[in-house]
Amino acid sequence: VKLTPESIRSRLHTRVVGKRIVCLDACESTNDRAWQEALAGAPDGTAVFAEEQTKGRGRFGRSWYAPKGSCVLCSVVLRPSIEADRVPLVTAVAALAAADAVEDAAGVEAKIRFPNDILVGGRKIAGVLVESRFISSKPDLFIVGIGLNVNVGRADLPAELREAATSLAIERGAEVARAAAARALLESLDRWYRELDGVKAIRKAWRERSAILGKRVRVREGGRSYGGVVNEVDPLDGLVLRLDSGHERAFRGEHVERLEVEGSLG
Ligand code: BT5
Repeated sequence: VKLTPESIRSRLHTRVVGKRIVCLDACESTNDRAWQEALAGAPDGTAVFAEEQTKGRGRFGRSWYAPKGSCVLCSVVLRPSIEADRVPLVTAVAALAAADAVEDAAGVEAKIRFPNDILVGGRKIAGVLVESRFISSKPDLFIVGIGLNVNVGRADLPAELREAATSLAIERGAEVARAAAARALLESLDRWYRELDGVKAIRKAWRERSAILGKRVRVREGGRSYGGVVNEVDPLDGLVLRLDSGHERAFRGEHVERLEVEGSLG
């Protein structure tokens, strides 16, 4: 069954997110479609869903894979009033929301691999892509894109993702209604959106949800690779690594191209 605004909106309890819902059969990327809606004046919280993307994208020009009709592909227009130095918090709240939604929908523990991957059992189940617009050095518009694997079977996954990815259905052992998963996502994003003006709650949840705190990781930034142990993860300050040389180095989420946890699937 296709996602429709009616099926998502029935029993949806949110204040802002999902007050307007657009469901498409196909588009290049729901983020692009949400930009169009936003630039045409769509209100705060407008959510765009698609059955299929022909150019679904991740960060750094990477692509997002989603077989038609089996995932939640969603982009939400957010218009918070925040200062430029708080921009990374938007990715943090989106990742926290996606992790909460995974737990609600599949009843399994979800972790966050800094800065934007949601993992279950070390495998990626969802990814977050936040884009923003600034007007005279103040951010005024965000598009929060979330791709969540719902009814994707292990055999449906392309070879390169078979070990690295998972889905709600794989984890639960049964199909999951996409409208319910979409609703869980909008509700958790609505809750976390309200936390954006502070940092305490986000900071606490960000550490608790971390898949990498205290672990040995390898980080790619600016084409270079760094190995070390994660001393701190912070939604504003980023990741602090104790490098093998003994020095500490901080990495900002938006600059981290890839992060691998050593000795784990992720
Ligand atoms: C992300 O990028 O994880 C952000 C993905 C955001 C996708 C949503 S879908 C709705 C909205 N519209 C869009 O066009 N995008 C957003 P990144 O951290 O760059 O990770 C991308 C990498 O994840 C790829 O290079 C693959 O290795 C892997 N990957 C691709 N598809 C996957 C999937 N379905 N499940 C798990 N891993 C996947």
